[in-house]
Amino acid sequence: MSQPLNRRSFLKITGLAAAAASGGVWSLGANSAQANDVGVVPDRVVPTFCELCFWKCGVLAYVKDEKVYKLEGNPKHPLSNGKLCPRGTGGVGALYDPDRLKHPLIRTTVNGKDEWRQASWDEALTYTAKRLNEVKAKYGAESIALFSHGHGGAFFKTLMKAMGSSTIVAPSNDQCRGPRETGFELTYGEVVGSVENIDTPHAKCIAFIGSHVGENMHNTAVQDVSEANARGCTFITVDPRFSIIAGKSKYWLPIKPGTDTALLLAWANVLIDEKLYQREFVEQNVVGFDQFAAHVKDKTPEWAAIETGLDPNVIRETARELAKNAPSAFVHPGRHVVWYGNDTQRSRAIAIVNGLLGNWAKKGGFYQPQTLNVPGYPGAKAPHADSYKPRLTFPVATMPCAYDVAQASVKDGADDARIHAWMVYGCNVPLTLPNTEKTIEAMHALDFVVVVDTMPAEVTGYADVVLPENTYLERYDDLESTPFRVPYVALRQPAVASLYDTKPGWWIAKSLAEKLGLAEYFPWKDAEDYLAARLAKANLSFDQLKRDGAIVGPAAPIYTPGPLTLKTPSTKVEFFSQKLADANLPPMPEYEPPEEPPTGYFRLLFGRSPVHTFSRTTNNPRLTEIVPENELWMNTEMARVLGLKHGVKVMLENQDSVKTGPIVLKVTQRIRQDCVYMVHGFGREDARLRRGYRRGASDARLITRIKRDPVMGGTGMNVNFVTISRWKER
Ligand SMILES: Nc1nc2c(c(=O)[nH]1)N[C@H]1C(S)=C(S)[C@@H](COP(=O)(O)OP(=O)(O)OC[C@H]3O[C@@H](n4cnc5c(=O)[nH]c(N)nc54)[C@H](O)[C@@H]3O)O[C@H]1N2
Ligand SMILES: Nc1nc2c(c(=O)[nH]1)N[C@H]1C(S)=C(S)[C@@H](COP(=O)(O)OP(=O)(O)OC[C@H]3O[C@@H](n4cnc5c(=O)[nH]c(N)nc54)[C@H](O)[C@@H]3O)O[C@H]1N2
Ligand code: SF4
Ligand SMILES: [Mo]
Repeated sequence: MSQPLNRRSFLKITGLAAAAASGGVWSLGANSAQANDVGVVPDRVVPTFCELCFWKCGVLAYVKDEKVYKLEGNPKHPLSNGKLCPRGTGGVGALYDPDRLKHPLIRTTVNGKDEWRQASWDEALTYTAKRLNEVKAKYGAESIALFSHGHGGAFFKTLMKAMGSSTIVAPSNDQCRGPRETGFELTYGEVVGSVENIDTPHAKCIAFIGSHVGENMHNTAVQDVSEANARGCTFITVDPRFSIIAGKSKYWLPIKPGTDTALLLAWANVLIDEKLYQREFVEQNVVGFDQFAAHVKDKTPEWAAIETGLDPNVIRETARELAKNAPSAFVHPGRHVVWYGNDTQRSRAIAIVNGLLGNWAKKGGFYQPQTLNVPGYPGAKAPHADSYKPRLTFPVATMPCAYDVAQASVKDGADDARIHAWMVYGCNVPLTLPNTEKTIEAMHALDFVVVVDTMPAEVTGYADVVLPENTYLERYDDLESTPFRVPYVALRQPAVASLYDTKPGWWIAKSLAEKLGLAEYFPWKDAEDYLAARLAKANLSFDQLKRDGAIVGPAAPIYTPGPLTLKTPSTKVEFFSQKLADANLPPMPEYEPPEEPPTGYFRLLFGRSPVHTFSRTTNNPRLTEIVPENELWMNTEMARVLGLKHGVKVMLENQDSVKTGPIVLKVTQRIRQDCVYMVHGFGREDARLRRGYRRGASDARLITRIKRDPVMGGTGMNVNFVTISRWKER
């Protein structure tokens, strides 16, 4: 077999350039970049759903002369209610980005130098199938991994399982919400899910632990919070930074980073000590209450005050505020929770405080989501479930970790567990996994990498084959029926024909399956045939779905009065988890103090911009027009001490001497003194991304340390420390 080509030679660029500043937004649907359509009469308006993030809002695409000129929220889609978030309106920018991938590419070596060669689809797919079959024959199917994020990944998961591999990973697990789902599953037997099953519009009090809604712009979630706000809901925001939602809150608790579990245990202490918890709910539904009450007996607000830096009276008052409004009150479960390593336990603490508020399956608490079930394609062969051997390295994990799969791809790993090939669908792994340099090392060590993407994202620079998918506005995709307050099914359909030589994911997966001799898993003719057959089985009209974009099913009750029967081993809410005890893990959440930043260092924190989604939008012509780069937040007093002025360019250097910058400094009172903050997704390193290239800085580069979650393997990333100095042009 041929030697793996040197992927490092393709792109290796450091150093960055800069300008301008970003601001917070608390509005939906407004986008100056598309305000010029006054008087334009569309030829057609096509309903579909968005892929600018993973929320999947219903979109109406306005088309004139075969060009999409405007996107609006679909009023018939339950997730958008006629509105889009600012990123969603930028879908036109994703479609017409001149930097898009336009043709299949194959890596070749000319005179010892790596180059891309434009290839036909037939050649690219034949070559990919040959290389995958070689790896499978030599090392087994399980040595081929799929990294997948986004709706189109479903077809590639089927393809992987059909090949016989269960090595399927997602950054939405161990780099995102895995610990939350594990924590809630251990406590309630159910995950929170995406869309989160929180009944925000009916809540009277909500506590946000970091969740920076309004910057974190999940459309329905923001609409719900706006509605709750209008109804007079009390917000409590716990964040080292004065976030947008902190600005809407009655209480802002500027907590010392990494100490939230202490606060949560103290809230539990107050609720129990002052008998403010929902007694009937707890008596009917909870196991382990007495053990837990004993566990938090000494976790007083005064104890927590020392850990968190918060006023004990405020801790007491906020606990009472939650209790006063219970059960229509909740502690928000968060979403991106891989912070400090003890994240499943913090999520358990959140779940348990919610248990004390008695809000599971209750109005204004956590609702019981509804799903509209649509059967699969009739007669399609089910992939090899019997060969399914997920690599579960952590005691309570339900899926393998992307980080472990990347590590198992490095040459010196244990050989029988070694990963030899990657298929990457919609994941920009070098920016998504912690420690960019390690991820690059893993990609170099692989025998074969195939990437399906829409953009020349960094990950494509390390691929052997790049397969250009068309954007969501040019393709059909699988049906969408996320569990939600109402059951629904939604359709993604093309608004315009494919641009360039790009193809939809379903076609790529099906064609690759045919080349691999696995056609029986994709027995349908095309996407329309596939969708029509599935919908017919569910007695739903394809024509109606094409016209309306979404069909909402009959509503079922989403609250459950009286005693609950849950899917936990005890069928109850588990304050004490026997499953954790059996795995030699703390059965009740314990507080672990975070490591202090060394003298002269700040803790590096990161989050979202309202107009960007990770790296997927940081080259988008419309969205970079609004926010072209990220900035570094630093407390005013610390900037004074360091002699750094607002607006100057600075360099960051972490505890492992990794440097990045320049990034523009934002000097503000809105952040604690012990941390700095930036938005993730900037500092692009591939020169083919002409707008994003060297704009702002990459947090991923600085995350060279992680703290693993001992329960499910999440990669806690808020454990890196940086020094900040004036940027010197070289
Ligand atoms: N340092 C750091 N790391 C993080 C985070 C962080 O805040 N900081 N956040 C974490 C979280 S919460 C998450 S969920 C993950 C997200 O991780 P990813 O999903 O990997 O994030 P993106 O940067 O959006 O990468 C998406 C890739 O998909 C491509 N893409 C966009 N649309 C399509 C499409 O229609 N088809 C195909 N085939 N490709 C498409 C984009 O061009 C891009 O290359 O990252 C995690 N990692
Ligand atoms: N516009 C936009 N919206 C998005 C996304 C996007 O890319 N763009 N991505 C979506 C995805 S996949 C996800 S997972 C979510 C992520 O969004 P969230 O779940 O809200 O992510 P977090 O990491 O919790 O939020 C970062 C906030 O936590 C604070 N923080 C940091 N450390 C601590 C701490 O120790 N304690 C406390 N209490 N707070 C802390 C930071 O100051 C910051 O305000 O956003 C979603 N929404
Ligand atoms: S939240 Fe915004 S970016 Fe995400 S799917 Fe909805 S409109 Fe698109
Ligand atoms: Mo995420």
